[in-house]
Amino acid sequence: MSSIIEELVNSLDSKQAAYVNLDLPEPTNGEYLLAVFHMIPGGKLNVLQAAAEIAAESSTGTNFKVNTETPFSRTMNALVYQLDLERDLVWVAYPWRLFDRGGNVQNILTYIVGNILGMKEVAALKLLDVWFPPSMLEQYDGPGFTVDDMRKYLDVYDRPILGTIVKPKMGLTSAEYAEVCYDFWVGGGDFVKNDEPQANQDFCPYEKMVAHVKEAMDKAVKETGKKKVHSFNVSAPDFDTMIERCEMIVNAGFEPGSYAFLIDGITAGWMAVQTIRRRYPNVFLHFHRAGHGAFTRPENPLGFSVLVLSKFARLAGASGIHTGTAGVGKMKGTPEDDVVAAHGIQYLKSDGHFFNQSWAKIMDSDKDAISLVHEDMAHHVILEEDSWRAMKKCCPIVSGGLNPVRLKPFIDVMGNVDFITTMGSGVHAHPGGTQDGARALVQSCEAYLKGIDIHEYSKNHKELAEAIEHFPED
Ligand code: CAP
Ligand code: MG
Ligand code: MG
Ligand code: MG
Repeated sequence: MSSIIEELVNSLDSKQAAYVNLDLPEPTNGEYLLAVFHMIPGGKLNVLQAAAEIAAESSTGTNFKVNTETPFSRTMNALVYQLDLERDLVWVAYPWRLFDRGGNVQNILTYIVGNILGMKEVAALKLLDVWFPPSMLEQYDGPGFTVDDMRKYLDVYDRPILGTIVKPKMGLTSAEYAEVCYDFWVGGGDFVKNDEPQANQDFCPYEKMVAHVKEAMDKAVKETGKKKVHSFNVSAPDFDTMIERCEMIVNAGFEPGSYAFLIDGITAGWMAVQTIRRRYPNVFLHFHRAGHGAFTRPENPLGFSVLVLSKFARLAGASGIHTGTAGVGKMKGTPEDDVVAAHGIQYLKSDGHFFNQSWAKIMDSDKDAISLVHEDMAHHVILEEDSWRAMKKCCPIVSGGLNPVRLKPFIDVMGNVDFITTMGSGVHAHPGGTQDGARALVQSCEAYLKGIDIHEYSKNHKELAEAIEHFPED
């Protein structure tokens, strides 16, 4: 241990010392949720004292040692187990038995990005990455209906699912709203979503919006011969109303697979996300993250990263979450943040900023468990679907200022096409209107798949040429 570290350890009072173990033998032994914070002390405490106070307040402790502690309560103490003094980083191990049993994301976040974000002892505290042990993955739902199920329904493979958000964001009547859906679908688009504030506004009553969308979808499916999907915002003032909205959609005659439920996960909350996941396991759960910027923007010293938000969305069971346009669109975000977040939720194994997260529910090293299951699968095939093996994938949903001209630049940064893109202005601002906007998007995707530059391809695709003309190529 370096002399600086030794000095820091010796500066701890007895309470703080109970929340530090820089020699923790095996943090990834399965007993802990691991977290890494960017932390700068904000008061008179040094970095290790402040880190210990954070570990205390975000697990079992408070600002003084209390007489009511027990030997068992002390085993639930979170532990500072690693420091990086150059980069102001602190690693904390949380005994996962601290958390509500049966899988509760809201409860975890109340600990690790709860009170501690408000503590005087820190000037900066940002949760940059988390690591879940297989023992925790077992307890959490993870995604039910995935983008692979949506692809099967749409018969769309090996390209992004092409979507839009109806614009103007608000103010259309239900009939006008449905007309825009129809136009996008007959223009060749796959997927339409409500915008994040869509609810039961008097000029667009929820039930009427649902009914009109159904008509528009039936018409578009008939005319195009292609399946279509609509993502309905079911966020609501209370859970009963949320479920009522879901039931309106379920009972409106939509084919299973043709609708998704959108939740404003930050403002409606994690309970809403997990309720929908558990009530409707066979419906695509679309996590919109309006408000996340308060926690994730890089210039904000307090909060959590886009990667952390995305990982918790997968754990909670979101089928897809907005992960940002990696600086290509209108929102703040960098390739490092947005693409790492996207990859972090798509794959079975993903490298985060600090942790390599396997989403397998069985440790690879557990060879006998794995071989037993393979044996079983050989003879009994009782495990048709593979969720026993790992938490299913969560799909990056990419919007924020994208347009047909920016599709390829985004794909180049993303490195794959396994995502849903939803372009609002990028479609509805097209000089030829929504149908042409959809056509331009389809043509831009065709050009990408054929490896043809869009300028070349636009020579005999008018709508794409107009999009190139209209949307700046910054
Ligand atoms: C996009 C959008 C999305 C945000 C979400 C909007 O519209 O509908 O909600 O982009 O951002 O309301 O702005 P445009 P993110 O396509 O017209 O920009 O995906 O980063 O969470
Ligand atoms: Mg308290
Ligand atoms: Mg029309
Ligand atoms: Mg929106």
